[in-house]
Amino acid sequence: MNIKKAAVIGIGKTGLATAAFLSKRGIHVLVTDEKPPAQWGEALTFLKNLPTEIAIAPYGPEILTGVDLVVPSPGIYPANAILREAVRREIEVLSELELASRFLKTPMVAITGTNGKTTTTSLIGEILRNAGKKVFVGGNIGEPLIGYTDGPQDAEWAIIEVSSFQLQWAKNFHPKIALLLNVTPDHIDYHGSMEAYREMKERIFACQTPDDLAILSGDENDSFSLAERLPARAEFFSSSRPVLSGMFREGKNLVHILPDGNRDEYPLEIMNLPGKHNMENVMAAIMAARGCGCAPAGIAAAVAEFRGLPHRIEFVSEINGVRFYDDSKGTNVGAVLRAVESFTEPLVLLLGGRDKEGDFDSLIPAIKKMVKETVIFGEAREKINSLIGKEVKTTVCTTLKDALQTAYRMASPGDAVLLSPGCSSFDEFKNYKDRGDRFQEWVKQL
Ligand code: UMA
Repeated sequence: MNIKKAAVIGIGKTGLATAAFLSKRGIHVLVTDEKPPAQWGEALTFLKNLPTEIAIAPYGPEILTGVDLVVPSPGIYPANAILREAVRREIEVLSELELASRFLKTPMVAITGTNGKTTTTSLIGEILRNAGKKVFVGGNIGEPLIGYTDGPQDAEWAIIEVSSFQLQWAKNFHPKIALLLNVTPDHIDYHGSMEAYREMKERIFACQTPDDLAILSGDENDSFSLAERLPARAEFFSSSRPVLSGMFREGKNLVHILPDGNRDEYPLEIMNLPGKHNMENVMAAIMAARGCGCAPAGIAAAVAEFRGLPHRIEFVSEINGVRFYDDSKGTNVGAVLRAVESFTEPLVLLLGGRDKEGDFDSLIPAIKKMVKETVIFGEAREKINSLIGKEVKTTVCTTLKDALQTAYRMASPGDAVLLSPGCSSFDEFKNYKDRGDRFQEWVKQL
């Protein structure tokens, strides 16, 4: 890579790991952030300790003078003035994921999709570890890939959760096994349209070859036409119908039809996670693990051990016969739908936060069927209420804490109170984890 001077935008996890990577390769690095340096805290110390001097630049297109490469953090919108100007001047803009993958020597499994990415990524990691394989599990789930690329690269497989933001500036990104779990509306404010969002997600397959494996949902019609256009061999998973190549449910088993026509079978009862969306995640993970060379018996044992992740329809507590669930990670409408459909008991649903242009009206049929009370809160409360309030009964509160207390008053023994907000958390909280932690704390105080 013939880069002399690079601009890194954003000093979160991605920006710092990228600055370190570039600095170690002797590249002159400029760093900027919309926050003034006085608020950078420990990031300043981190940057100061890097092998080359890092320049802190003003947050604007003037950072681009003499720069050959721009690496924006995933959270920076493509419409950002610096990025627009970089594109206009034909300066190369690459995501950290793209840059890292150009230096990656370890074969990669990459997982994207609107929902289920983190669960599936973690489960693939667990299955491979259980099979005695050394793995790096990272990407959108936590540790940026570039940090791994910067080290000894001693894993057998890199299992990488990939967001649409990271694919936005990807060009040659090439996973050996790529998974697209599902695509429902999300991050439309960022990408500009549903079509643009879908296009980013599909980029995960773009540089694969016939030696690679593409894993897609057999429950989404778009998958089949997409698979026809892909260079890689495609397998499908479906929770609703048999597929010719891939996995589906047959009675009390999950069946995997392999490329040679043979079949593996896994008893459904090994799954500890609720809902058909989790069945899809488990099937996708099993197919990827088989692609990595794991044997069915070990896969089944690892799936049976896996208990799921925090803030994803996580059971919190039972108080006076009312069970409380934290699905703070449910930050889009598709996730709310999946969560609601996982329950059989009457639900009190907590919906709200900061809107991401979610199509809340698409929830109306499921709310009518499954939900007895809908409590709406946060910055998006009026908007959500205007979209669903004429069709279903709603109660509007200001904050999540008020909404929780209201939900508790409304609930009867045998009901479940579910926080599945369908919005981001940034109006009231640092992130979805903070929102989930506070929710759990407040439930325990009820
Ligand atoms: N910033 C700007 N200008 C902007 C926006 C942000 O300067 O217009 C600055 C902020 O002031 C901050 C920094 O950029 O200092 C933050 O960058 P970032 O938001 O990209 O966050 P990182 O810490 O780099 O974390 C990112 C991912 N965050 C996002 O995509 C928003 C993390 O995913 C990921 O774990 C991490 O890289 C490591 O790969 C989080 C996420 O919410 C969990 N992801 C979205 C999701 O899952 O839906 C995509």
